[in-house]
Amino acid sequence: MATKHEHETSLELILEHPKQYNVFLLNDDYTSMDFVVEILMTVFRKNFQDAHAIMIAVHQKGRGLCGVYPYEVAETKVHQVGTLARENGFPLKAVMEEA
Ligand code: TYC
Repeated sequence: MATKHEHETSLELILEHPKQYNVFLLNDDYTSMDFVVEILMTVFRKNFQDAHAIMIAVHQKGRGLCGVYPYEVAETKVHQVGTLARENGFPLKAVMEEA
């Protein structure tokens, strides 16, 4: 039996499978744990428990996955983190890379 993808044109592949991007938060020594949890709940739509677990993982491991999104959504979230961090006097950073 033919696989589904065998009959898809490259345009269909682009439209149906847009590239996905991982967005990671980076640890630093100055951003408060409460602020990171707030960012995870507001920007990345996590509940408190998941936000707290991700924050602790970033704190211990240096970085942590916050979500996987199409390019423009990922880019917007990276910018929101940078803007909110700067407005609140924290150096918190997010980065994205192709999933
Ligand atoms: N390391 C920070 C502290 O001890 C907390 C922190 C966690 C900062 C995650 C950034 O992405 C981060 N206050």
